[in-house]
Amino acid sequence: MKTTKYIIITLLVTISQLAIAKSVVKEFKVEGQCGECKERIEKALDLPGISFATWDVDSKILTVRFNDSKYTENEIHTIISKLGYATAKLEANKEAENKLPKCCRPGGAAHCDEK
Ligand SMILES: [Cu+2]
Repeated sequence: MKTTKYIIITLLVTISQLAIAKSVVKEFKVEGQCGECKERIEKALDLPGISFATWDVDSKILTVRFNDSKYTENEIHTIISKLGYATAKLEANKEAENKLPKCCRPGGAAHCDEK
């Protein structure tokens, strides 16, 4: 019984190490505008299999670390597009984009104080 337990634990440790080894980091542009966009983008990527996601307002660069056995890079782009933001690879989903506050749409930075 003890041996079985030991084998199971060893297996679990090996599996989790494999999962860590498969985590990749990607950086790409996301056409957000403001701090509200930042929250929206980062919240949408708060998913199991995504261990880190941060979007920089000034450079508009999203840095994301994910498990590539759970997601492909294209799937990450799709998640962002469905939020209403264009990425380096994908157009924004227009329906979602139109639902964003004015300030958060392309060229919207000038409207950021209006809402
Ligand atoms: Cu915004």
